[in-house]
Amino acid sequence: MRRFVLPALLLLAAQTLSAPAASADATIGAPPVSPEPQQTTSRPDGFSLGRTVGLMHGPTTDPDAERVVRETLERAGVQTVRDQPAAVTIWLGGNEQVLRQLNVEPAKGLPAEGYVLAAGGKNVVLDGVDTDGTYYAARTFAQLVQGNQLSGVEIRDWPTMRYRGSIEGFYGTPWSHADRLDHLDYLGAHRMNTYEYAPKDDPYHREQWRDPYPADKLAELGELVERARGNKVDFTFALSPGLSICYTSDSDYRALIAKFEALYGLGARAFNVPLDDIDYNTWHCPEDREKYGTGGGAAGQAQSELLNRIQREWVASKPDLAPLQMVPTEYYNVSETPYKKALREQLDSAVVVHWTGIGVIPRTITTAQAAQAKAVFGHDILIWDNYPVNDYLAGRIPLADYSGREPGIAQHVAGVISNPMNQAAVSKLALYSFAELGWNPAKYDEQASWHQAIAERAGGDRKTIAALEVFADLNTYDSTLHPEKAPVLAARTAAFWKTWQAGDHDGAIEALEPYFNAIEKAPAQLRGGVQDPAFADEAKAWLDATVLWGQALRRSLRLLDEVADGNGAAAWASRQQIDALVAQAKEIRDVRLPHSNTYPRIGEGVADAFLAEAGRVHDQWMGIEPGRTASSSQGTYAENTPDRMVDGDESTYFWSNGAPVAGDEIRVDLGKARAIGDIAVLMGKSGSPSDFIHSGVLEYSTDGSTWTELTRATTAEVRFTAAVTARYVRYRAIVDNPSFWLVVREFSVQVTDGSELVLTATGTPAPAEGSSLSDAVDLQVSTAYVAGVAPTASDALTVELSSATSVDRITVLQAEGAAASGRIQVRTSDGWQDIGPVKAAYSAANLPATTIEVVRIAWAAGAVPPRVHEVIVHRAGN
Ligand code: LOG
Repeated sequence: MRRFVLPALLLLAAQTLSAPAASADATIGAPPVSPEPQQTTSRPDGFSLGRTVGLMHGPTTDPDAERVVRETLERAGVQTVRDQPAAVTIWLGGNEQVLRQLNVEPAKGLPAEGYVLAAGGKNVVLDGVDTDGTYYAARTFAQLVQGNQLSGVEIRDWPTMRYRGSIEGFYGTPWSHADRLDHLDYLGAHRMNTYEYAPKDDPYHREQWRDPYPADKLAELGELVERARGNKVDFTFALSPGLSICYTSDSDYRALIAKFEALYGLGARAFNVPLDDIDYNTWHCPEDREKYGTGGGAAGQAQSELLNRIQREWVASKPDLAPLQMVPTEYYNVSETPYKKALREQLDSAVVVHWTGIGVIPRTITTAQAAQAKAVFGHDILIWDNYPVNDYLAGRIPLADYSGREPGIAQHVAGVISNPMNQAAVSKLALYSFAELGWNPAKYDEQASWHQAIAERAGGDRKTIAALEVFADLNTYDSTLHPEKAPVLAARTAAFWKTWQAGDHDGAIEALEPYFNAIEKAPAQLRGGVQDPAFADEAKAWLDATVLWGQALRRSLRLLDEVADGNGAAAWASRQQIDALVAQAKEIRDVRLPHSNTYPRIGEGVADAFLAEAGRVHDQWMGIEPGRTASSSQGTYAENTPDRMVDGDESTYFWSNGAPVAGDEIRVDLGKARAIGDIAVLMGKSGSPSDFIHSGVLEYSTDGSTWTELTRATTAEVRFTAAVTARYVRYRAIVDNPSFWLVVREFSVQVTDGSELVLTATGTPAPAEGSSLSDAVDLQVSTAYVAGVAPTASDALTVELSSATSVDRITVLQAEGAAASGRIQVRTSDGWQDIGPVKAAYSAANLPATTIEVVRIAWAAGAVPPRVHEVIVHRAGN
């Protein structure tokens, strides 16, 4: 935790943040001053503002700063603001004499945007080195006033980085006008000075960059420029012509300038030409090919000439423009290339170059990498940081800390700006930390900053902070900065299973239940508790889904409890309820692209894994033995998932999503160690005969870590007869495949010791469309054989066992509330025996250990078509 030099009240707040549970208060006060000032010294001479305050103007006074000061005074209960000194006086824009009285050095000489804030002896001096500085002094003043009180303090402060803020540069649904207005206020309040307008899916920004904005859109842009100015934010207009521009075309140049001029007319003073995500090997007119030739060097030259002309003919002709910016086509690395060489040598030195760090969405950006970027591009570097952008993470809102950025990057880059989520208000959690890193990187502590950001979103409310931490944990995974999934939930569920396996079922449930409860209840707390109404609106899909996942998790504890109590009927009801809740959660859609295409991911990989594990405990108790499963080290192409390798159907197949490289493998897990015989790996298919591992090794293992070779092969079909005991069998690539991917029709492993009981279902009524009889014996209680019609007395579902087996219980699971009636019968060497009725959703019939060959459900004539989720044959002694 970083150290704060802060007034007592705020220190209390900071301490409480690290241990919220220890405080009895409902609220923990305002967050500490953020971004943390460069130098803070507390003074003994704090005071109350009282009811009347004098407001005087100094050399760097500023109307926006005055607005902030007046709002702050009103909030503090000050009734009268006089334009002459009073009992308490605020000197806006500095006053050397008062500073001297307070024994405080003026701001003069500080870097741009710097300020001195002195509060003591019933004076407040807000002394900006420039008007921006005075504005920031006012912002800090606003954070320091607690109730009507102001602690004595001297702050000397300035930003370390020149550019701090955001670039709306993502794909998918752009922000709304209201989102942007609100975002500009957020930036200003957090001493960020840059907003870049670059939404990929605004057609006038990219696809139709030549077309002028229609009047209504232009009017909105004008309002944004205005609002940005009031927040001391440089509204930076970006135009992306790279999809179709002809670099040598004068009319294209003029179309671009006309667009810039329109924004200049609205008051925009900063401009950017992003050329990311284009194919620089494709020209859009023959003249370009003729003039520049081909390759990266040619592209770099063409782009440089365009930018140079904008810089020299347009930017230089205006007295008041910020440095021109560009996003290079190679924005994601630092390797020396002809393209970067061209930019380095030909691009006007005044142009600022964006860079994302290494790898588009880098886990870390180091000082050394930033230095390399600066050297290889040869220009001022502005980091376009792809966090918390979620256009590539459909269904996810990354809510973890802004991590992995070394403070030393500030020595080499001009700034860091965030490419945020399609959800503007939800992005504020990360933006808080961007403000802190950009302003004062030396003091940046990613974890502390994250906790403070949460506290700010929660308005200091302790319950809301707790709810937001729970919710954020479920939304940790973002594939790169945070590859870990719901780490808090993961730790708690891991602890649960440890206790559970040690036999303390009640203790395990009691310890975990409050957390699942907190998950279910967090959304309601956040809806009321997060001050920003847009948050609940934008996060709606994720909040709704969290309630359902929370309910499913809680119900899974009940399921486990019911299993522990041996209450089979109740457990089966819970199991179905869990499936229904999860199905409902997966129906939910956000309204924004690309998230509208999929369901919100909540604690994925952890919450679902817990439910699956609880399901396995239930399965095992009912007598479902773990069946075989298949997996691959590679991803899946389309719907061709690995389970299709073990479905006994050669017309379906696993298809990888790329060429296997050495070490890639496909694997069958038999659930436990068994004696095995014939193995067949049938790869390739008609249409893709070469999609097989071209050089591989077949291996087996009992524990999944020590492997023994069976054979090597270079053919599409590999067959081998083993005589070993194994739980796992895998086929592993020894060398990188040529460009071919991998198709596996079937990966069969014969179990020779009879330890694997395979059930086969036949019978009537015939299944309805989309269902099959095998769904009743597929070892998955979620799938069901659904009969097409109601049964007559001559219908029966017959289940044959792969070998005669000693059995002591048969369980029939039907759909809750739609159970058909019948009798459970078993065939032994002596013929058929009736062992009990089927009447409710859960029907179990016990019998003394008996060796049987066939089970049958003889249906009674009835009105309800049977829906059999599973017929479970429980082996005696298991
Ligand atoms: C795009 C950006 C997108 C981001 C994340 C840059 C410079 N350009 O790979 O628009 O939001 O990745 O998907 C990008 O990052 N290209």
